Amino acid sequence: MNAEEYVKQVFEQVVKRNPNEPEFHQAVEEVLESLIPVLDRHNEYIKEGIIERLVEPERIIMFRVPWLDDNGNIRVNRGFRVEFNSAIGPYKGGLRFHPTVNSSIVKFLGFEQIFKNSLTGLPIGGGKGGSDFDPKGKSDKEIMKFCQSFMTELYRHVGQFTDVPAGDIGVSGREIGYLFGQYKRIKNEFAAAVLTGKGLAYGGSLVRKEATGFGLVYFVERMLEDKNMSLKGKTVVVSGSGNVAIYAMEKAKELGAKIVACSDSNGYIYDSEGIDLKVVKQIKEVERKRISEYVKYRSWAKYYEGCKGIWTNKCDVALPCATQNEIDEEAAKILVENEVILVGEGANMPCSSKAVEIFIDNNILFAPAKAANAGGVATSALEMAQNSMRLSWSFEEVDRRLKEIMINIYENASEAAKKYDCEDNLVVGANIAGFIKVANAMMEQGVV
Ligand code: NDP
Ligand code: 2IT
Repeated sequence: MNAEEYVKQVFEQVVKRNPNEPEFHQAVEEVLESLIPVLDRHNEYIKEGIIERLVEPERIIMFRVPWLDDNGNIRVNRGFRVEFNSAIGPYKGGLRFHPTVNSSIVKFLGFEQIFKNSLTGLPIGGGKGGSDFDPKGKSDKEIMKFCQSFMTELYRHVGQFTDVPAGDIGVSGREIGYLFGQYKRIKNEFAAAVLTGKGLAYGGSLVRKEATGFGLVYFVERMLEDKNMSLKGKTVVVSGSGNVAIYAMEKAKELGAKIVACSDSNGYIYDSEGIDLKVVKQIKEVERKRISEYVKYRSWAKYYEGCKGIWTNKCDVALPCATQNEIDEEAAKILVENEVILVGEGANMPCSSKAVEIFIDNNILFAPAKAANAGGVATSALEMAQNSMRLSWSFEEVDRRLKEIMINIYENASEAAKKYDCEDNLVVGANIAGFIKVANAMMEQGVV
């Protein structure tokens, strides 16, 4: 069968089998389209059913998470873990706690994770999980009780050789600490490599906190370098003000960029003098408050209600680091009109399919999430390696490895794009390079 027809059939089956899951469909469609030239040249992937197997998670776990709030009320949330593909290593991927979490979201994230993790060159399969629990406005005690209840079910599915969760939206060091404590208590084992993003006192790795943002900027700088440019003197807009956004801003600033705007889910701030990161960290990491507080510290800065407007600010480099589909067709057109040079995806799938098409058609340098934000999970794999050795590397050592990994991802994705006649299209290049390793491993392991 011809590859294009085959891909169309597989995609139709995915839509039929997973109704009402638009984000999952979007992620699958993009990857399958990119793979047509590979399937054209390598019919064996079609014959062995690699694509049909890839789009079907190996296992989906869904569970009840009951907990008691501070007023003694019973609350019930839903927990998920999608164990998508273990061809090249244990399932690996974050946990997201956000009211929008549902099976479409965890499946899209788990699917993307397969290719991203493969691109890192490290032995990690793809998985993702989370809950529709909303951490906003909850006390520390409530967060702890929720995490303990979540792990009371999850513990039986995870392990250093099975499935290794980490953080994502709404899950950072605090939550990982509570999850790890409960796992350790239930199992009566100090099995450090069961979770990553741990605190430095109990098996965490230096640079893991910074890794996604730093990695994104290493990737972007390498892309610019190929075009004889750099971040020095560039104006940058970053959406979000969470883990990825903060450390992307920190590294971009260090490389000489000026960050003028960032956001949270309520609105965005614009600071013509350049964002003061100490202030953002104080508001977001320490006080866990709204980004609107920023103007109290910097009187000349402006706060605007609603987060979408952030893309109307003229910039050379746009780094969406908040959530999926935050840059739609309209925002993409404005960015292009305002002569953006590069768009780098820090978040997972932050640009809609239409937005990506607009960037590619207009020759905007485009760094796709799977490649550009892989530094977080890559450093998680370095954390697992350190845990296995019972040793820890210095900040400089981990940072050096992270940078090397990001440069390798860039080279491999560019090379794959060239090989399949899509020069400069890193969307296609990253999907192909990530796919080939997983597909070959699946071929060698038989029909499982
Ligand atoms: P955080 O929870 O630390 O920060 C998320 C930020 O995005 C916050 O500023 C939040 O605003 C904002 N945000 C979240 N959801 C929405 C929404 N629906 N609409 C508008 N703004 C929103 O998460 P991370 O920084 O860890 O994650 C950000 C993105 O990066 C996600 O797409 C995640 O999947 C991806 N990612 C994360 C990695 C990691 O290592 N942490 C690795 C690779 C990708 P508010 O404060 O109001 O909630
Ligand atoms: O989307 C991602 O790559 C993450 N949230 C990080 C996953 C991890 O296992 O470190």
